[in-house]
Amino acid sequence: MKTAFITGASSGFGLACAKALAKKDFKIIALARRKERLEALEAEFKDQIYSLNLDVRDKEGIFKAVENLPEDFKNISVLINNAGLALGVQKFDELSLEDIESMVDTNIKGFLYVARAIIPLLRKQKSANIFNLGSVAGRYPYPGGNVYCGTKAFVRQFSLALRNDLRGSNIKVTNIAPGLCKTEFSEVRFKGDKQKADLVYENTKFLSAEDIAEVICSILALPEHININELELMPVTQSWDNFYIERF
Ligand code: NDP
Ligand code: 8X3
Repeated sequence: MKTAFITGASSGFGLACAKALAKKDFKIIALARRKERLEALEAEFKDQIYSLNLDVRDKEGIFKAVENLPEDFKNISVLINNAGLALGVQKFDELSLEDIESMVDTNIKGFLYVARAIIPLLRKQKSANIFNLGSVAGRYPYPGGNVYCGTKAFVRQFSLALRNDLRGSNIKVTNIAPGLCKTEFSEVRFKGDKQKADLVYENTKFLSAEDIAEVICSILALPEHININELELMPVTQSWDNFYIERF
C-alpha cells in the first residue's frame, strides 16, 4: 500500500485528492486545521487515514508531527502540498498587513516547512511524486491578485528549481496550476461572504475539485520516466482579456 501526505485535506482539492487516492488503496496522511472535517474523512476510510490537525504555519508542529508519524505511515511516496489561500481583492496598498502575512506565511513559508519536512522521507523511496498547488495566478497577473499572484509565482519557480536539487533521486515534481475552480476558495477570499463568493461562479462552468484529483491521479499513472513539470488547466469558459491601457 502506498502512502500520500496531503495538506489542506479538509476541503476542495486536498479533500478530493484524499478521497480519490484512498479509493485507489493509498494510505493518507491528511493535514488541516479543521479537526471535525478530518474526523469525517477518518470515519469514511477508517485505518487508511492518519489525521494531522495542524496549521502549516506552525513550523515546530510540522517537523515534530512528521518525525512522530506512526511507522506504518512513514513510507510516503506522494506529497500533495496544497494548503493555501487568497485573502481579499483590494489593491496592494489597501490590503491589511495581517492578510498579506497570512498569505505569505501559509502559501510560501508553511508550504516550504512541509516540503522540507517530507522530502527526506521521499528520498528513501525508489520513486516518488511531489505535487505543488500553484495557480494560473502564478503566471498571469490580475487586478487585486498582487500578493496571492506572487505567492503562486513562488510555488511555480520553486517547483522547477527543486527538480535540480532532486536530480538522481527519482522524485518527480509537478506544479499544478488550475484556473477557476469552485471550492471554498472564494468564500475564504471574501471572508465568509457567500454572496460575493457565489458571484465568482455565477452563470459559468468551472472546474471541480474532483477534476483536479483526476488530473493528479492520471499523472501518477504515467510511466516512471515521465516528469510533468507543470500542468496548467482552466475550464473552457475561461480565457484572457486584454492588457489594460490608460488613455488620456
Ligand atoms: P479550499 O479553501 O477549499 O481548501 C483549502 C485547504 O487548505 C483547506 O483544507 C484548508 O483547511 C487548508 N488550509 C488553509 N490554510 C491552512 C493552514 N494555515 N494550515 C493548514 N491547512 C490550511 O481551497 P482549494 O481547494 O481551492 O485550494 C487548494 C489550493 O489550490 C490552494 O493552495 C489554492 O491557492 C490553490 N488554487 C485554488 C484554485 C481555485 O480556483 N479554487 C485555483 C488554483 C489554485 P483548514 O481551513 O481546515 O485548515
Ligand atoms: C485561484 C485562481 O484566478 O482566482 O488560484 O486566482 S484565481
